[in-house]
Amino acid sequence: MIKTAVDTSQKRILTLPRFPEKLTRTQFYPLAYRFMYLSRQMDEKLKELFRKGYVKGTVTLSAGTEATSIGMSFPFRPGHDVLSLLHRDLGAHLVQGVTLLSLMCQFIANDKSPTHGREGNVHHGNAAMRRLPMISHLGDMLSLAVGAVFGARRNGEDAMGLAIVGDGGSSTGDFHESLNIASVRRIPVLFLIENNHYAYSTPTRFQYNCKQLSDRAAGYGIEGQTIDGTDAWEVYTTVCNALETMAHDSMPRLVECMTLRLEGHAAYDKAEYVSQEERQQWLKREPIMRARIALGGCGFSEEMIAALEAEVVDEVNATAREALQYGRPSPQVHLGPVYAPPEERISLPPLRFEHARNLNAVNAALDYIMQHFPSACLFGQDIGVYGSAFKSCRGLYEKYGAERVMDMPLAESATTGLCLGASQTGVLPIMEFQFADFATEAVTQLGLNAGTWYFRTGRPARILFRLPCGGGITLGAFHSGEFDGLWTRFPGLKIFYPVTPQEMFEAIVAGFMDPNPCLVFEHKLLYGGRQETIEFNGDYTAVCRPRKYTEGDALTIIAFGAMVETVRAVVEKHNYSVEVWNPFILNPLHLDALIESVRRTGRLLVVQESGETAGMGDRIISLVCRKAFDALSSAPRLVGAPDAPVPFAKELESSHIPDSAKIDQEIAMMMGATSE
Ligand SMILES: Cc1ncc(C[n+]2csc(CCOP(=O)(O)OP(=O)(O)O)c2C)c(N)n1
Ligand SMILES: [Mg+2]
Repeated sequence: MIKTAVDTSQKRILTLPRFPEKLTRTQFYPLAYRFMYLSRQMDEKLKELFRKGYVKGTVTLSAGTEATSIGMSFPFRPGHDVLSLLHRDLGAHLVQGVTLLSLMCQFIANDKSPTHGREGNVHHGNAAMRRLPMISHLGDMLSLAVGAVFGARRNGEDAMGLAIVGDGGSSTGDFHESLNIASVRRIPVLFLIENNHYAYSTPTRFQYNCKQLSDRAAGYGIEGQTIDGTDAWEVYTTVCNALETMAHDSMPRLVECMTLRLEGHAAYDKAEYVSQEERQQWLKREPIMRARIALGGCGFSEEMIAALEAEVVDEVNATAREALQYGRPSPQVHLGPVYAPPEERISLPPLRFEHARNLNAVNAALDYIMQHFPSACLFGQDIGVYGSAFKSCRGLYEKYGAERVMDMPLAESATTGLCLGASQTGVLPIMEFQFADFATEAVTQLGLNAGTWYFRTGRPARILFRLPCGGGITLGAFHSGEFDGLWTRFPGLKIFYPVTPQEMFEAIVAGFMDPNPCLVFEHKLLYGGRQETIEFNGDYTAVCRPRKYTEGDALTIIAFGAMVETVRAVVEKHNYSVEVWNPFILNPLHLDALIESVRRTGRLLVVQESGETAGMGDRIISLVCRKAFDALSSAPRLVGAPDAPVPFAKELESSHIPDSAKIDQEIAMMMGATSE
């Protein structure tokens, strides 16, 4: 048998010439063809395994995309540049050094799967190697590549990025947000559109109305071009040239590759919506056939090519046989934790700050962090010269400069994604949402991307998000939200809700030091509230505990945010014998101390500012009933806002948010309730 001498062992792949070196056409094609053929054979095997039931879920195939996928990924330096690949980029993973066996195990979801079976099929990557693991939400990976390149370059590296999106994904808001940010901030990411004429069954005429998608580049002030994505050499050389210019001008670029999807959307889709004529046209541009002809032009005889193909088929068959021998994942071994464990505690300097209100506490905490952690960067709207909408960042821009205090466009989703990406390459991001309400723009990035990061990748996502929240200052329905029930629904997010200046300082420092994505709710009404001296002894772990403000034995009151202050005022005024508590961390909830309190008092009242349905009150009452029902002498009660938008006019808002009179009435009623 003829030995083809095309070595694509992992060791060889990782040492292939990459940017700025270039392969010649005759060096390129033997390698490219082998990878393309391997990708296609893997597709065939996946279809077979899907039919036989060994592979489950959405099996998206790469057939038709091989020239694009392999051509585009060749120049990028594994572990150095940042790649965000998509569901038809099997070939690109191979070119970046992922073994066929690991891919096979990922699809079969066995006990050797690189994601331990926690994620399926195309949802894999290696964040440590800067191949960012894909999530389903199309468009939402682009900003992570932008952030990771930003982070690496901030550390002095010359990393560049490759971020893939389909014709369908190019319609998402995150596509726009990400290209815009990359351009404004000069972050060299090559955005590459794999335009295969369809998004699932939707043809491109219903997707966009410009002539070609690369026309959009002009709108971002960057260069764009459309090329033949079925010609591997054209893709390769275009990407090499783009990288060369990006290395000089640091600007992102947009390349649209006109490619093909030779199968249905996924293994279960017969693509009957594609006409025979269209399919016939496609087959004339079939990329493997074209690469095969090009390989012949590089001196490979028919016999040599056939031998190479036979080797590939053998490799795929042998790998599938091996992967099928492995066991299934077990919940005990393979279902890892959702939260990253605490890192080794470092000693932080103590701080004392007199006459502090909450706004000063936020500012002091940010200043403290920026001073002691040179990798910390602030991101947000109007946080620079203006010092942020509530002035919590006042003076930080002047002190730490535009490179660390960054005004961002109105792009909450991509800014969040950027923070997540940057957290993987050495930045310690702190992001301010101008109002907590606008964080709903970033639900996917926060709840599904950042929140699941540790579970999926085994790597921390250390990011602090600040959310000025709550009503009481007549800002109406869209600037007064608390959304405790929304964010606590996402496992993997840690949520702090401090009340006093001391707690505010502690929450921001503790949230910043935590290896998980942390949200700090900052109630706007409290910014100018109670004044006290902050004393921080440097122990940011001890602060993560529920807070008790008053002693008493007749009733336990659990409250959040501004409601804590209202409750405390009522209790102090009437000298009620009650324990007032704030859980401090809303997610994950640690209720032991509070349940102990309920056991002592036998009664529970929860006071919340947000609407009654699906707020923290319901959750806490449910847990107390389940864990300490026997200790309750009367039914727990909840005081909350009605399930309605927060109204604007002062009189309406005041009647919406629970006030002292209402709280007093509830306390008095519960205190009077007789034990059964
Ligand atoms: C935001 C979002 N909406 C819907 C889907 C469901 N979905 C998965 S793939 C797909 C089509 C994607 O088309 P395109 O971006 O062109 O990529 P292609 O599959 O053609 O490579 C859709 C609608 C999704 N994954 N993400
Ligand atoms: Mg498409």
